[in-house]
Amino acid sequence: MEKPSAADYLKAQGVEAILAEAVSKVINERPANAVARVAQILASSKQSSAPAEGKVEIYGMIHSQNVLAPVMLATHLNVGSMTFCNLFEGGNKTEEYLGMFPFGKVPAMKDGSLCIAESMAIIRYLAMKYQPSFYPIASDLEACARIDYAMDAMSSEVYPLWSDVVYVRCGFKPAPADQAAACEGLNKIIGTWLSTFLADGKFVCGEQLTIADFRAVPFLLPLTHGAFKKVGFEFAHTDKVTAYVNAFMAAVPSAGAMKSAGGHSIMEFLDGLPA
Ligand SMILES: N[C@@H](CCC(=O)N[C@@H](CS)C(=O)NCC(=O)O)C(=O)O
Repeated sequence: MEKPSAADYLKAQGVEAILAEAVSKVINERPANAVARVAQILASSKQSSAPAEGKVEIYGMIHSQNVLAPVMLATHLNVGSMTFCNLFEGGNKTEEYLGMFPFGKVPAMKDGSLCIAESMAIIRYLAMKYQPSFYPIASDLEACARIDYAMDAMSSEVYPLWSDVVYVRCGFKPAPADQAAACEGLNKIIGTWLSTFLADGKFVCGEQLTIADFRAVPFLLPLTHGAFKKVGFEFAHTDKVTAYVNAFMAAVPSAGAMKSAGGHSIMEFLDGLPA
């Protein structure tokens, strides 16, 4: 069966044809060795005190915000790495993939015989198994409550407005009826998230890095990119978010994959969007 092109995939999602073609061009023009380069970058950023041999497979594409948290975490803990699953070529809809992950989405994780999907289920599992301080279920329920609160608020409060700005600009989603209201609403809700979870700490749980930071940073960093001016979005929290991202990147070397991954990182993807 012939594989659908990225442009066809995007058009089927309701994206305007001209934008779908442009985004498809950005994706297709990446250097042929880009996937190997992503693997190389991730491999070189593993933290040194490895608790286990790399064996967990995270299926995904590195520019996806949902995929980034589990990939960065598995890499940081040196317990696994990303297995490339090309959504634009239907890699998530093959019989083999659906046999392991029936919802047909990325990220998804295989650890031995355990196959699960959903980014937050994956990072909770990885932390509980390999780095309990990142989700201390056995020792600090209040910290876990705060971590879950921060992650759920990012998904249910921030994400709908975030996707109305970010995904629209990337060509993954048609524009909402009122784009200006979405832009204003996004700045407001990010302000609430930051004042609730980062008012007086470096990370969501103060000095302690947790899975909440792995989840939040990939959604916040792209907002500092100038590409969203095209849909009328001027980010009002650049300084605060930049300080948070920098602290996270200093603690987690694998987070470099958000900025540089052989042309596939989220920031490089935004650089390549048509003006
Ligand atoms: N709630 C899921 C969302 C997963 C999701 O929407 N993944 C997208 C990519 S970011 C996907 O696989 N889309 C392909 C499709 O829907 O066919 C999570 O947090 O993992």
